Amino acid sequence: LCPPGVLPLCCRPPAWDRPARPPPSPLQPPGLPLAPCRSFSNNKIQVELDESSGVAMMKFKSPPVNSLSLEFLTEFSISLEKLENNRACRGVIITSAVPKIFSSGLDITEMCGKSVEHYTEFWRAVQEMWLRLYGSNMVTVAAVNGSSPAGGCLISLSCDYRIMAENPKFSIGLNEAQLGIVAPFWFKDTFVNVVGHRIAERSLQLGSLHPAPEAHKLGLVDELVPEEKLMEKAAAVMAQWLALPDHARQLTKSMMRKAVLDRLVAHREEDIQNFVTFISKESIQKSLRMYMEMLKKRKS
Ligand code: CO8
Repeated sequence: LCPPGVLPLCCRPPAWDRPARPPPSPLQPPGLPLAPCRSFSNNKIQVELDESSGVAMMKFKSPPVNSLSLEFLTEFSISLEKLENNRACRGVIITSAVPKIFSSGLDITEMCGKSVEHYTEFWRAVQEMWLRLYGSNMVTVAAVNGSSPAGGCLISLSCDYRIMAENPKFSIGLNEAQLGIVAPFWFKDTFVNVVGHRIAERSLQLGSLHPAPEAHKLGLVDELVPEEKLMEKAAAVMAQWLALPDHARQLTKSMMRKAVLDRLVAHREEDIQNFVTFISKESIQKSLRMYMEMLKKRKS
């Protein structure tokens, strides 16, 4: 049985609590045939692991906008867990198979007109996804090939490195305030850790979505590259990060992120309670309904 506060998928100790993996054996004889490329795909995410390089490619494939539904989040956490537990995998590149969209963030329909039980389950899945990604021992590179608001931005921010397609039509940011909702403390902490307090404070209060060039100036993404070069660049960055011994990099990553991870772990149930209370308010439900209507009107 899993302890309370932990999804059933997560019966192993989470990555951030585990000792660093030992580096690959230097005794591997040269000239052995290359390990095969393993792939597993579920409804919303496709993963391909190249065992020779130790790099997995994770592609979001949930059209129209890769919104983070309960099903998506669960598949995401399971995929991360599978890779984390596979000793052949040392790094993962996260990108989208949907043109022009990285991820539209949390699925708003999961937060509208549902039961308290549903909101509880949904928020636990959001937390689980972040704990796994932010606390991953693997090198994580986001290849942001489209718009990436709110939860989509959180996924990017949780990676070790962010490369974005150089297209001013693609924007990224934590725009929760524009929806009349508030980014929780661990979204904020993750943001602050990337861009610093002042930029995060202004951007969060205004709910800004930054076009790619501005996001780069603010340090919200590390690099901009032409869209057609994005995957090539992501692979090059990954190779650079994997050139270091895993144990040193992993322990350093853990040292940098542990306080923020621990804070959510310590307040997980309280955070769920806060979310459920907040999202259940009629005024918040009204804001979300209006926002969804605005999206539909903008389309027509
Ligand atoms: N959730 C659910 N449905 C969505 C979402 C979403 N996040 N985003 C878009 N959709 C739907 C649209 O309503 C539309 O539906 P339909 O086809 O039925 O009309 C369909 O997806 C396609 O959308 P668009 O026509 O708008 O597609 P575009 O390609 O023109 O634009 C964008 C794509 C840029 C992603 C645009 O859809 C957009 O801006 N979406 C809203 C993104 C957003 O604001 N997300 C914030 C979600 S909240 C969050 O992630 C964090 C919450 C933290 C919790 C706070 C505690 C209370």
